[in-house]
Amino acid sequence: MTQIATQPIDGQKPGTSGLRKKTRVFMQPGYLENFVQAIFDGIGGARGKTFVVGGDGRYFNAEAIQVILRMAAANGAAHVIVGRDGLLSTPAASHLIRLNKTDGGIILSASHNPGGPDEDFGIKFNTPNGGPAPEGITDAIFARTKTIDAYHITETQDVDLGTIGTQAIGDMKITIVDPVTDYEALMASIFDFDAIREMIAGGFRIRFDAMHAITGPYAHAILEGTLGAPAGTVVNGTPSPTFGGGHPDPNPVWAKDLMDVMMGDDAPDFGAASDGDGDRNMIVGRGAYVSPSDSLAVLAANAQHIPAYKGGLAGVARSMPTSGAADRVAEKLGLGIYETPTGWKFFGNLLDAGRVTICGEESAGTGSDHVREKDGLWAVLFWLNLLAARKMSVAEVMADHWATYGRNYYTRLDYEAVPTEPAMALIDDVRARLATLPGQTFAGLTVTKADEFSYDDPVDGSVSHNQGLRIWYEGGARAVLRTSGTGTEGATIRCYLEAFSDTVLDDMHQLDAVRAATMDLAAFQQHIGRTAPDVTT
Ligand code: VG1
Ligand code: CO
Repeated sequence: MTQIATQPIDGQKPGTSGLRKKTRVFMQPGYLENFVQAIFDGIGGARGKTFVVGGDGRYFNAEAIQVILRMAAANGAAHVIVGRDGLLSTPAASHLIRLNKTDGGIILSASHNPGGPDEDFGIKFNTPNGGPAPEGITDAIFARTKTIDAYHITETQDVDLGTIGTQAIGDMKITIVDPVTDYEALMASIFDFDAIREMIAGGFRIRFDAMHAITGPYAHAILEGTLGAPAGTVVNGTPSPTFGGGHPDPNPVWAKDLMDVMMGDDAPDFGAASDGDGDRNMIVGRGAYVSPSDSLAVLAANAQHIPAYKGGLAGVARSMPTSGAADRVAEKLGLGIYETPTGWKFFGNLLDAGRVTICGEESAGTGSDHVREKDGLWAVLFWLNLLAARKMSVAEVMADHWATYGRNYYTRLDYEAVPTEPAMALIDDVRARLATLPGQTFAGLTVTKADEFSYDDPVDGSVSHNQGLRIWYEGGARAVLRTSGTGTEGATIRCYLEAFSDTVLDDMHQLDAVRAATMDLAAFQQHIGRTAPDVTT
């Protein structure tokens, strides 16, 4: 074991999901090592502990895992469970942490951000419940990055990540596991695989786009293997270190190929995509895109069709910017509904306390109490199971849902890589005017209420401030403004728009008024020189 003297790093506070930086930053001598040591120190040491380690296969994944293993050994860890070839989807890693009752896990991913030497890399610590570390722990890790003076590492040859079985570094045991097996068993315990298999055997056609990322092996095994979908159902199914040069973010912009197929002649019955690390999902029927906020509401409304949830849901949680579609379902079904800040870690306490069963975010994340991360393939299987049970198309399910609950029109506008100063000025300026906004009219729409979201965790009493600016308008429309915690370049401003109607069920122009009002209210043109976003989802 070697102790290497080091300097504090420009660690930056881990954001919504761990630390994300340009890959070359992580590759600087000692940088990754410093952050990993800060994790071990921040959680009170690694001695005698067991961890799960894996990542989404992006550039630098395997090299980083070798470093983490040598450092875990030098820090006295007892056992590390690693996905073969260093691969684990985020939900599969969460499951392995729980299944093996480990002391947590280290997940390597920058999720939906592109990968490669000039793109992004990330690292995240998950706690023994399988979920992203809460702020108390990320704060301790961050504090340690600023005082760190040494890290511990064992000098040894590389571990063979490609062979299932047991190895060791010194006294530390290493188990290489198949990344899919335990996850697939979990899915089989939740869903009616027979019903889905039967639907597929009856000619139901699926296209799953793994976007060259981690869900490829999972989807090949489950959809094409176990569930009997024909070869070719899964496209872009081999994980690539650069995600095929693409942007593994499952939305209509970055998964345009899939959208084109699903909107074209001869579209399959069901299309889906997942992101870099497998925790996000996009659902699209033949000619029918399902917004993530609506997807959460549909899953909640149809839970009785799924074996694992047919006893009823404890409650539903959504992130604050997510639309209120799920609230309407919860209200009708008499379920508890919780509104949390953006980021999956805020669902952890509610899930652990048994207050909610299903959670979701507008950013294409849905999941349940089966793990403590959002879960892309889980959402896909949930949809397949409900379609098999209801014998309806995606478009029919959506039309039926809106007819029952009304429709929460929704869109998100992203302004990426905005220079930090004007971006913050835009936000600060709205924040400063919040109290004076009610009663004022912008582009013809009058503000009724405005505030800044703070979350009081009902389980542990912790408070999280500054979680987004909210503006409500006459007629019930809402806008939310916040800056991203996952970008790696300048600032990303997210503007979330929502308008409800229970009579007009098919007209995206319902959002025009709230969009114009919000552009005017927040002075997008004056602050950042534009109103047109980089990405609209
Ligand atoms: C984004 C999404 C948020 C999600 C987070 C991590 O965060 O908006 O809903 O939880 O990414 O998702 P932000 O701070 O950039 O808005 V993942 O799939 O990147 O782990
Ligand atoms: Co992700």
